[in-house]
Amino acid sequence: MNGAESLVQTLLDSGIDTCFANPGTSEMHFVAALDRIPGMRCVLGLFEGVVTGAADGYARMAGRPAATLLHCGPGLANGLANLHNARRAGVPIVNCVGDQATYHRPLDAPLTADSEGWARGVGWVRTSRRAADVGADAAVAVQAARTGHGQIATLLLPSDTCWDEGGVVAAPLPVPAAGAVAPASVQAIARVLRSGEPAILLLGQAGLRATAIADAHRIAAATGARVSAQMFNTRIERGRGRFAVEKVPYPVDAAMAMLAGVKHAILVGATPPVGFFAYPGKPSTLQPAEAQVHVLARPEQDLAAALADLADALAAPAAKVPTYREAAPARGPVSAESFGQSLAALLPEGAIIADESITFGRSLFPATHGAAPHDWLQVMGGAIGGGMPLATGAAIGAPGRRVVNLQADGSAMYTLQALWTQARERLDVTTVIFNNGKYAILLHELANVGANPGRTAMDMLDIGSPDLDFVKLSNAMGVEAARAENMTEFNDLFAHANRRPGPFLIELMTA
Ligand SMILES: Cc1ncc(C[n+]2csc(CCOP(=O)(O)OP(=O)(O)O)c2C)c(N)n1
Repeated sequence: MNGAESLVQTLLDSGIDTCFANPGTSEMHFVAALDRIPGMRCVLGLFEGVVTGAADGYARMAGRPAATLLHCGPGLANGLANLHNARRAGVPIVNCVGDQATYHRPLDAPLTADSEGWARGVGWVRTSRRAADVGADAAVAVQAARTGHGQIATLLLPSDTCWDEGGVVAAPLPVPAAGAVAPASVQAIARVLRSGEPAILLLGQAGLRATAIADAHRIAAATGARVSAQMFNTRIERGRGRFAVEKVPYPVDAAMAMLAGVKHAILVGATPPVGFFAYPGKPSTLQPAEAQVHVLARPEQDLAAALADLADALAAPAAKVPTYREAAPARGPVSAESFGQSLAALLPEGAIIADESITFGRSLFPATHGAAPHDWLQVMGGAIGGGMPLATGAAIGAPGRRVVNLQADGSAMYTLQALWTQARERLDVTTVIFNNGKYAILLHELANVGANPGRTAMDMLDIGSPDLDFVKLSNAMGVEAARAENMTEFNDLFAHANRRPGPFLIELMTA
């Protein structure tokens, strides 16, 4: 057995059976090993940002890591922005990155780079030294990826460690369970809430699964505290039959208005609320200066248990799930409001929303509290180009569920190749492109930072010259597509897309 074979078998034994890949010469032995060792689903992405973003989406839905296969430092570097997003999402990923052979590296051939340095910025790193170590290194990498709420683990594999004989398969290593929150911490938060002072529970990570949200609402009903998700979230279970949570809004003024008057911000897997950016003359922290920030549970702790324990400590009775008014799809011109209405009415049961809708999508989350039960996934690290890969990986991580990718046009152009993977793998993804022909959010940001734009600045925010034709772009990658200019057209296309198997793209003209 060579090192590459020991790698594939160790990954399989450790529960990794999906690999998003974009290989090169140094990964050829890994690729060849896939034919000799059955069981690994290998999914080709035509750019490394698709590979890493898909691994993020997969992990969010499957609840376990995928592997990625990336080519040398530069292949890893191409995938870094979405690894950054995945790190923020707190998901596990095991990157297998081929590299120069150990004896070739000192010769400084063209693809030689600081691969370890690039990987270190997103998490755990190790370089295998010889074939006999590869299996053991892979088992440790999987353990590292699955420790805490999940992290990015990168294993660098000089090509001779893969082709040399002497590979040894390693047994899976234990993964520590999520830590429990100490009873004293629960009691301390219960005392804060019993004071009756204005409080808000800020939920993140696993605190946004339906049962955890329900317990947060028990606490809210018993104490008068409010409940909200943080600004960006890995996965929120929501929709009809479940409790709704609002989210801290992106615009600083709106976020500060939402948190105005709060005396206690209680973090449950959330990070303290800060502005996405600093703006001249505005504070960086979003809660009032006099508010106290408390931590009930850190993201890697058992958040559902912490909320249940807190609700019990407060003797909070079960809260009643609200009923939502069923909406009919909207007709007439396209607007964020009409789109939200149609989405709420037509979203298929069990759908997974991959949200990179940026400006057009601001109101879509509140508009869909009462849609059929679904999961809502956001791009977590602010690096655009996450949405389409996220949708692709989510479809593989949760087969049988429809993925709806709400996608702004400028961000789509970063990783549009994801469509080709969706067509090749026949994934059930409906992509809705919001074509406004602009970097609209940056127009707002120009005003926010007080910059004085001239012609050149405005040109940098215009992507409508020449116009992008997403129907043609989509067709060229094997995904059927159609354009909608009004809500009736959208409604028909959306219902059609969600009924048929495989991917479909709707280009919605929003400006
Ligand atoms: C990797 C990365 N590059 C650049 C940016 C800066 N950026 C933020 S939003 C944006 C434009 C988004 O445009 P679009 O996706 O069309 O959404 P819209 O603003 O029109 O709603 C850019 C370039 C970023 N956030 N991340």
